Amino acid sequence: MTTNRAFLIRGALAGAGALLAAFSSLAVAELGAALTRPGASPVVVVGGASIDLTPAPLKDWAVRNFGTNDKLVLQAGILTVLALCAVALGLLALRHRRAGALGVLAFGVIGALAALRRPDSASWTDVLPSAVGALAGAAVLYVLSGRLTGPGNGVAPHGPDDWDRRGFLIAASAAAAASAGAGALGRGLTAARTGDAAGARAAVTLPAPGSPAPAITSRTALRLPGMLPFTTPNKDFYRVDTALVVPEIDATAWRLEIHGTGVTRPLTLTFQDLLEGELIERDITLTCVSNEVGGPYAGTARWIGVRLADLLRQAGIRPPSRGGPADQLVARSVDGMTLGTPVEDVMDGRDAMLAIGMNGEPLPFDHGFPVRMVVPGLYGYVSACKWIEDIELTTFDADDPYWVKRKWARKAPVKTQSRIDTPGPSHARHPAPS
Ligand SMILES: Nc1nc2c(c(=O)[nH]1)N[C@H]1C(S)=C(S)[C@@H](COP(=O)(O)O)O[C@H]1N2
Ligand SMILES: [Mo]
Repeated sequence: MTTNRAFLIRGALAGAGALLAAFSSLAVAELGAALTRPGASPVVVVGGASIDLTPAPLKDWAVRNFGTNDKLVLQAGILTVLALCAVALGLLALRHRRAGALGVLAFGVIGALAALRRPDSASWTDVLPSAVGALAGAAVLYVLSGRLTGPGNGVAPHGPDDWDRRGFLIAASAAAAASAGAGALGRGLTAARTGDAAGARAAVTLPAPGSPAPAITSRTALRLPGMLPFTTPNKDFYRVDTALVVPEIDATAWRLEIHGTGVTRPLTLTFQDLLEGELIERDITLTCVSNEVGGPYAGTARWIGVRLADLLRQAGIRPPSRGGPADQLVARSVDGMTLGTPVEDVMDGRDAMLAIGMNGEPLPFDHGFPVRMVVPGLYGYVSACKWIEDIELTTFDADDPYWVKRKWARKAPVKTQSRIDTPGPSHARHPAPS
């Protein structure tokens, strides 16, 4: 074999071995995440960090152009960058075996740091998926590059032809099989948990609301070819959020804390409390501030929930117009998102609610199960907190929520807009009428 050709083959094998090492890292991390917390998987935490660090205009652009696929595109991007880095590390490992393995560990450190910095990071165990994944990947790269760099110990190969074909093949097959097993086991465990959450959601029965929504008249329900229905079915309802993994909350363990300045009687509510509360049912349109003319990010659903103003009064707050100290309500979700709503808007008599039902069923996971906020007349990012777990009554001066930190307006009442469904705009992207 010519020397050049032998170098090429070794280079290609080093790249392939490093890709295998990357796969091992992710697969083992997947198992680690299944055993600790699915949201702590390195792709999820690094993805979450990238979403938070992405400048708002770029994020807005991504939502517009990729829609609900924005997260898939992001994950594909992360995996591509990872693959390129892996190949580079593989080539490095041919010359400096230890440096290659250390490089893999460095990625583990990035993942672990990202995991710790997530707002929903529960404990130090969140670093484990990245850590065990990186160790597995580093070991695979170290062993495989050892087979390529000379007999046995990896020091000073006698020549480019002098590598251990059989050893490489055996080690690579063993690593691939073990990693695939670990990954499949991780996926399986996570899927079993998801099944549990879905089962718990299916077991929820919504009581009939004491104050039902008025019937939809035949004029409102007018249907013409090409026209979208007045009520958007749940499966077609737009989704906009920063969650790479949709939170799946056990409703029986769910709690909502209502506290803060001006709350004289802090409240802790359970899901059962809400089911037994005074339920109202209302048709409310939700829309995203990023919705373009004719765009898909608007929908009307029939929501069932408890009036937020009633709960706040129970907690003893006074509206700012009557001298109360808190003018901002900051809602926080289990995944660490924060949204700020003017207290005045919640208390002014409109049907602001903590919703538990959407179009006759418990909230879908994508739309905030078990409980979300809905405030008529405000854009989603200042009102519609999904997977809510905390409400703090504070002031606009004291606290900037997530989007405001990223230079979006503190207050965002919906601007009146109309949509002409038929004839539609040439670039219509809303779901096809069903
Ligand atoms: N927890 C959480 N709630 C959230 C968001 C989010 O990213 N995380 N996005 C908000 C935005 S910007 C909008 S427009 C609405 C969208 O609600 P939907 O996905 O149910 O349509 O949810 C709001 N609530
Ligand atoms: Mo939004």
